[in-house]
Amino acid sequence: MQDRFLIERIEARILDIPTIRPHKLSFGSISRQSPVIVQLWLRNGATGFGEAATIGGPSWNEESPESIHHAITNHLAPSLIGQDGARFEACLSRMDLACKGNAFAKSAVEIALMDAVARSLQLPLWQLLGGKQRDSLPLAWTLASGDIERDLAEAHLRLEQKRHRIFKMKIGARTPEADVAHVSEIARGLQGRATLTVDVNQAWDGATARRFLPQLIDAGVTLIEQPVAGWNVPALRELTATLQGALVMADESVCTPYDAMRLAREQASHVFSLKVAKHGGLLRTRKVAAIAQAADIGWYGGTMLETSIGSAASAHVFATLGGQHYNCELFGPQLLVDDIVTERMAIRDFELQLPDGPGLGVEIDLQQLARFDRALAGSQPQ
Ligand code: MUC
Ligand code: MG
Repeated sequence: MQDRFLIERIEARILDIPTIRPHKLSFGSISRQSPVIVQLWLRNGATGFGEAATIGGPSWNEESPESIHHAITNHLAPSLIGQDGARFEACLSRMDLACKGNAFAKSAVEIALMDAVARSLQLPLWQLLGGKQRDSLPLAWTLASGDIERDLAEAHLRLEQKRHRIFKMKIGARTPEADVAHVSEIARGLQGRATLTVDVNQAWDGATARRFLPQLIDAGVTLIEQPVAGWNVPALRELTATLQGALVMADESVCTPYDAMRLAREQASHVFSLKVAKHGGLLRTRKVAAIAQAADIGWYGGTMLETSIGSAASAHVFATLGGQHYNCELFGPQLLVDDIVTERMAIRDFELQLPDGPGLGVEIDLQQLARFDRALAGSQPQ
């Protein structure tokens, strides 16, 4: 056993960070994010940080900040204390034995572990994940204020600032007719200056999707994310086979490698939205990406609206991936009123720049961590 990387201590805390504006999705509106931040100490003195964020408590899937915090504190951390932290896959297996599922919680611990080991070795995290294949990724922004004027003003500002020219619209909360009208007006307002995508977040049934998606494509949408329920793979497959002029992307339908295999076997999407949290960590994200590549399915770098800690972790693994990619949306930090790192990853010429320092390449600001810590502020779950 390499004593050098022995895991000594793991702690988790829930933060509450307001968003710069309400963010409206098919299942509700959020005005704050509550990421769980993990800190992990190795015997050699190195520490690493990890994160798992959910959207709207347990509204996006089963895990919530409170359940993630509980799983880490009571089950995952005890299973790893005293173990060799450099044996990443063995650590993942131990976590699987201690706790079924709970992919978000496991991902936060795995990120902190890999960050700590990478910092001990003075290597950027991407080096432990196979080496980077790119230095930057085109970065999308989500228009989800619910108000057309505000969405258009946001989009124009971001185009002028050369920060974003890919815009995702969150639909599915209103009638499909109202969504088509909203998307068409945004498309007219941007006059071909941007790439437009939509995320329905599972809100439609197959018949609604068959009827209204062609209208969104006519309006200029080129990528359609999770139009139907996560379980509704038959409808996803049919849409993938029949829709002309846009690609179908799976998000909630593709979490585990077994989900990925099923979608690949059935050719039930053109693109997978990869998210480190739902896949259960960085190494498991690479496994899902490998299945996509082998099945001629592209990938997109998804987000759960993490701070710069989780966003940097995602950027590191996305930068290592080959295959056909359709941009990323690691804009979480920009949606939050403030961050917990001393300096954010740079955005230049519409692309997110991958940091090159040791570990995650972003440095935690301990004062900011304390400022947003729920336990210190005494605020309540959403
Ligand atoms: C999702 O389902 O993709 C990501 C970006 C955003 O605006 O919401 C999320 C969740
Ligand atoms: Mg989505």
